Amino acid sequence: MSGVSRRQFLTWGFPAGLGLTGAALAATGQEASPPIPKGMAHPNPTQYTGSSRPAPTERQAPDALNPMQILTAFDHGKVTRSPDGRVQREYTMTAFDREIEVARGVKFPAWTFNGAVPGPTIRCTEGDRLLIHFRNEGSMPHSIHLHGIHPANMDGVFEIVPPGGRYDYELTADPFGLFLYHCHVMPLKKHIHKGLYGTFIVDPKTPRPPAKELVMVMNGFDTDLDGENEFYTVNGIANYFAEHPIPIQVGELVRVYLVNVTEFDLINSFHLHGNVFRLYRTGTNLTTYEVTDTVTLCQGERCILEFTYNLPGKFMFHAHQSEFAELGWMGMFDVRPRAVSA
Ligand SMILES: [Cu+2]
Repeated sequence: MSGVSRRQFLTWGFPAGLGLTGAALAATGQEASPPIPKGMAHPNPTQYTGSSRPAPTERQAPDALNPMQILTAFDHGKVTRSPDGRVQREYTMTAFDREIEVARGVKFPAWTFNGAVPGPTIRCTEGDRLLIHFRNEGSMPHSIHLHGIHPANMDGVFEIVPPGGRYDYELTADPFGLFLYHCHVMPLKKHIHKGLYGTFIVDPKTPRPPAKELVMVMNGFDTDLDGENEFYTVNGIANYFAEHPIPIQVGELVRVYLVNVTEFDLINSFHLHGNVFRLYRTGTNLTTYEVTDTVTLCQGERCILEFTYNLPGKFMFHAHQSEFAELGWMGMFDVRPRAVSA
């Protein structure tokens, strides 16, 4: 997309313009690597290893999940008992570089957790002991910074993991709510927009009511490296849910875990057509909510939405910034009548 601003791209029409320009849009930019900041050596060398071997810039890995699969791909970890009798969950997170598709025919040289953007949805219950084994097989230093309560050396800010290195994060899931994780290496904006982030759900000990649960991560991709996004998506591919409406049923309770990890733009938003939703900000309170049809989130903010459709049909959801919607942040729910048994 070199030499073409997103404003120009908008005037071509999207997605109609894609068919004409897809091949030309493939991002080719390679950026210079930032050094590890001085004074940020890891304080606990027993958990931390570096390596002088060159890290792979690309590696063989399973195909990335598509945005529909990401909606419901919860990683509950490997479950055992901790020494003090609590539920213990172990996760493996590997950072590596990978070219991903961000719109039809458009590639982006991403930095990924486990090969996908967004990375896996980590799910657990309040009070669980979490062990996250982080391996950096990428070309740059990285870390995992989780939101929520945890010790300082589990915060992923000073414990920067070089290519070939690893770090084990150990924490108690606290409090319950909807959080996120992301790399916290400087320059932060770059390490986030390249793709190193994902959703972190801590369920309350008494579970929320049964529902069709969907994770939606709002993000953007700066494919020509000009400091603004050329595409906006939910779960990584522009317009995916416009082309693949999400099936739901009349009368079904739907719960959306909505996370905003859009860089460059200060806010993003979610607007639901033909309905209203209960809005639980950050999901840390089960009883306090507002009822609305649009929510605006700053970078890093999250909320849980609950709604039920009583009428069948196709209903749109999209960013209420119309520019974002035209650049890919638009989708549909396909509300189907309930199956009637004979
Ligand atoms: Cu990073």
